Amino acid sequence: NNYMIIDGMPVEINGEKNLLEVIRKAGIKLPTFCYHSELSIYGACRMCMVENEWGGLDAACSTPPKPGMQIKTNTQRLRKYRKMILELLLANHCRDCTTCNNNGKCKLQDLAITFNIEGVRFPNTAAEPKIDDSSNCITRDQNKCILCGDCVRMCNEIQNVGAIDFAHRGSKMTISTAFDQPIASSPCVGCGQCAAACPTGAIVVKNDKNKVWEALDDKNAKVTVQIAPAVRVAIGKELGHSNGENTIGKIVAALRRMGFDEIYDTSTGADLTVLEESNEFLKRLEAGDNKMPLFTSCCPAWVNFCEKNYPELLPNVSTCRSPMQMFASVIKEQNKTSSRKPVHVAVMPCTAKKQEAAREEFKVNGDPNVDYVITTQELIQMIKESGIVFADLEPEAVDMPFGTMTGAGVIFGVTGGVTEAVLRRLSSDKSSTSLMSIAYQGVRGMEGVKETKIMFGDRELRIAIVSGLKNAGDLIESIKAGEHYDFVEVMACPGGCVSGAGQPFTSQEEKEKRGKGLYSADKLSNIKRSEENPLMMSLYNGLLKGRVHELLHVHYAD
Ligand code: HC1
Ligand code: SF4
Repeated sequence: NNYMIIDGMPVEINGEKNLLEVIRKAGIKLPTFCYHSELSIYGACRMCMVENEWGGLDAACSTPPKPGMQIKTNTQRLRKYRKMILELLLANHCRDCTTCNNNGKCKLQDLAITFNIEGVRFPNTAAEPKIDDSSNCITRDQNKCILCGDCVRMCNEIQNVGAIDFAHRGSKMTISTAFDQPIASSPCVGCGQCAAACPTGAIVVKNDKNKVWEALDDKNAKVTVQIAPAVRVAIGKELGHSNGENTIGKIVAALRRMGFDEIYDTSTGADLTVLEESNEFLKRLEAGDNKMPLFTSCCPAWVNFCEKNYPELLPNVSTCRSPMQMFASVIKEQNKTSSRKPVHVAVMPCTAKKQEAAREEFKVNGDPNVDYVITTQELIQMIKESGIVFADLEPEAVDMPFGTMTGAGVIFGVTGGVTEAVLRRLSSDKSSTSLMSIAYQGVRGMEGVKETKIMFGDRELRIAIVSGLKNAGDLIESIKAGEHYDFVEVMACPGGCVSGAGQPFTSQEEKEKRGKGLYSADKLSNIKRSEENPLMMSLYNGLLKGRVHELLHVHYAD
């Protein structure tokens, strides 16, 4: 009889780490600010207090469940207690909800509604707004911080970056960078995962949609757009569909209604990356040089992390530009003789892509290849602002001449996808059985660390796939200690781009559905190998001829 009593109901205990998980399993929405199943327990917000059988109060997040335990989650005393916490938080919090960047997505706002907070009995001690706008990826406003520490634990435990931490004590306590320097000058890599964890508007993703609206309004601009793989399986949930459902056709239709001149799929850029990265890998393998393992380079937060923490490994990072940047240089090149000014927009699941687009390496005479990056969330806002009823849209196809893509490009959006696409390219066996066997060699799944070995000719290749920068750092340390790998895929966000901080925030389970959605999209595509994309041949024989290095590669190491 491994069960406990919650509000008079017997509930089975089945390996849950804490009372909170058992309570939520029982269908009770116990409120929390500082609890995230993937982060360590902090127990600071006290919203999850429950009453034990002796009338004492326990924090459900940090109390292990025991058989026979009897607790109550909803008593007059607990309701009063929770209201009091909310009032205290609101007393020193900015309350301009309607103009907050996080309006409608804020836990403090949600819980104030849930607990019917009609007034705050304490004097307002909210600090003056203190906004750090230095990063291209995130904006911080300490005035909206409730000190739950979620951002700190995310940045330290999952990303191992340590850009932010608690500073000062008592009522002076804040979240700060070292020496309170602007976040852009800190070790921050722009992954945005702190914003994804933040329950209020204290850390939000930069919003660039108004610049895109301006470009769309400009009659002298030709506005092209590319849509990243992971966006299609994440945008739908807020627009009448579900996570994992592939809504690429509807996204195209919506963008066309908004006035974009040409609409493309970043998966096509990913096909270019597969071809270039496979070539580079083979060359390095044959040369037997010391720039092995080859690390992938599509994730800009990972590139930043490597630059800031392991500069000695930069020669090992692939010289391939990311799919977004490869495709952008092709699209900009194609349009450079247009009578209208070419403006290129990328819709990405990622916050670090905003900073990647702004890098000097990706500018031609000061003009960036990608003018604006907007996230999935920003596109959702634009669709809502346009009055477009997404659920009712008829799906449409992307444009030509760059409209063909493959399933290999689409699966880039989930951890292991880049590796699987490269293995499809490297495999000499082009049968469907070989395709399946690659898929089942340990490259799929949302785990943060995966390893596989494959035979290539008479050589055994060792491959590692990591997501989450803590995992990347640990793997690098093991390589330095003598572990051998030939190819390493790194994505900064746990689970890959499907979990990007530009996507609507959701649970692990829902992120997994997004990943599965990308594999279904691959199944449905009639071309599954990048080298079979007919567009590749014409690009290499045309626009890219003699210019592959200039347009598709970059040297971060210089
Ligand atoms: Fe990604 Fe990529 S997969 S990095 O996660 O290599 O952002 O989706 O567009 O560039 O293709 C992101 C996604 C994306 C690039 C590709
Ligand atoms: Fe840390 Fe990423 Fe947030 Fe920067 S964006 S502070 S690296 S979690």
